[in-house]
Amino acid sequence: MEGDIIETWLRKHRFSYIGATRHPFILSIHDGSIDLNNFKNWLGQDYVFVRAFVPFVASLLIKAWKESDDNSDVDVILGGVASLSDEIAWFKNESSKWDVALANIVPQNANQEYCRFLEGLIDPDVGYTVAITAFWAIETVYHDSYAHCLDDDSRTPEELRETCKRWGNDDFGQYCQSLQSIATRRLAKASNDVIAKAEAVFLQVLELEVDFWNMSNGKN
Ligand code: HMH
Repeated sequence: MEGDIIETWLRKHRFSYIGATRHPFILSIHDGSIDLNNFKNWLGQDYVFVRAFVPFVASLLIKAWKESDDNSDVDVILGGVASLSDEIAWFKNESSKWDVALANIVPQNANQEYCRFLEGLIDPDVGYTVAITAFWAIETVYHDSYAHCLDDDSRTPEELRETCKRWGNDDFGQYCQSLQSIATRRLAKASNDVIAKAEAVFLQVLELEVDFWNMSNGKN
């Protein structure tokens, strides 16, 4: 069937997708060789990212409310907002365990770029279909990456398993599937222009995620 645009993209761009979801940082968690300083760097930077992610998701909620033909979209995105509230509390707790001082985090270049990208998507001129595609991609890269670290053959260190479960668990996977269904439904009705924009945004997310993982070694 020609219809499913996202499945088509995942095939067409599978090397980029694998680059974002099987990054050396993730592979080092999976095989247990990770330098815990890299994990701490990631933790601090991701806290900054998640704080910037909140207003983006709030803007997506507004776009869904205004533009969606299906009320349940708002419910799904609202679930995302609720879990971000949880996530911020988790970061505060986790960082104190690892002695990472969240107040002193300096956002590195790749992080600043990612946050600027999110800000660009908040613009009301960016339509719901493009924004929900970005949201799906951002959440799915994390789910796919961290779920890999929970595979039966993984040697993920015990103290990192909870982090992996946060994004790698099945409920989060279901939530990513719901986002994919929404994006797929919207893309099926979208103009070629919107589809092209959404595909470009998908590829940008994959690149930004690679750069983000790259930051974990602290060299930036
Ligand atoms: C960089 N991408 C990044 N951080 C996250 N927390 C997610 C995606 C998923 O929420």
